Amino acid sequence: MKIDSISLLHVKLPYLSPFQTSRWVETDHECLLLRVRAGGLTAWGECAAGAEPSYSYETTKTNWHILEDFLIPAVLGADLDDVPAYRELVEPIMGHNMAKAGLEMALWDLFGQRDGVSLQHMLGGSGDRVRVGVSVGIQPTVDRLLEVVGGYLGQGYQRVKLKIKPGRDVAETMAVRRAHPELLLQVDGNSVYRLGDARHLAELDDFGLLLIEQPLAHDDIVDHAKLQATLKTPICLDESITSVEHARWALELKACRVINIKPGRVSGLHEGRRIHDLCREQGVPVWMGGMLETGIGRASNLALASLPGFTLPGDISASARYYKEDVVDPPFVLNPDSTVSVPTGPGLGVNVRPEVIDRYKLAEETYQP
Ligand code: NPG
Repeated sequence: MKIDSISLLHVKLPYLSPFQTSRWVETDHECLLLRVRAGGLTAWGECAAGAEPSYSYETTKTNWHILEDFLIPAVLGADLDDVPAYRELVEPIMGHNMAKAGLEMALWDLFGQRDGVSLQHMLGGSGDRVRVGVSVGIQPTVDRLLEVVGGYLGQGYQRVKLKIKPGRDVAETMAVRRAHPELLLQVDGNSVYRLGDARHLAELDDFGLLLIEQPLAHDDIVDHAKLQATLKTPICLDESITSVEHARWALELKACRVINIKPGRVSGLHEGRRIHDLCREQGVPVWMGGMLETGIGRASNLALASLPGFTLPGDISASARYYKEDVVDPPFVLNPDSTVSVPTGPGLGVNVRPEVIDRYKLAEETYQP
């Protein structure tokens, strides 16, 4: 299929409230959106990287560089008919998974629209909705945390993830567990702890958590294996899993019992599905992570999360959890059963609102063959 143009749109959407993890705070969602035009169709993608290299080394600037100088010229110079052909084309480019995944998302959207098929169908997903939860950033006090969690439960979220860090972990988790004995609850350390914290982390075993996400370093699986051996609670790896090979190594080493899949982190939906397939073969539960995406990335996450191995609720909340206005219409809403509906239209299946993108746009550039 001949591509007519690819545009990069750098946007910055303010969050309704700041989001604090163990290692950084975000007040806005900065990211690159991609618009691909071909055969009279307009397709969209979103790169997951933010303004700062805090969750990963990738940023909006590195995404722009890799897309402008390598990925976009490669795609504009080729005649791609499917996603595997794109994967082969970009394989020689080392790393930069979020840049690769953003363009891949737009190509899935394009090919889906061309064929009149939804992304969910292309990926092999099923069902009209996906179970979701909400991720709660570190709050100034335990009382405020209880208030925020209570607010989300009131909105209908049935699973809560708490961000934790040393000194803001055991007491906070205990307070939420005491207030909500039956709640599906999990915690996320975002790679701030070290193996020496193993005895401290074992205190979390008392709270019936679904999982402890990425307690140790972002590139570690060896110490996670040692830690997992001392904990009752399953460890879920996030940052450490950037490809299906990393997933296999982690499972072989018993570094985790659950894996979080974020398509951006693993270079795209194609690789995300391979990790899902591997885990499913081995009976390991997976769930969809989130990076506070706009409605474009959220549509993509929902489609993948409808595959059968995603047996735990995803970090996919309603648009109103993040933004005053989303870039898609209609916005995503929470169903009363703590699910979000999977788009059914061709490709991503969302209507993108160019006027909203324009309101939050910092830069735009279009590339042609
Ligand atoms: O998308 O609902 C959401 C947020 C889920 O907590 C969440 N994401 O570490 O998993 C994470 C965290 C994150 C936020 C990661 C921003 C990267 C950037």
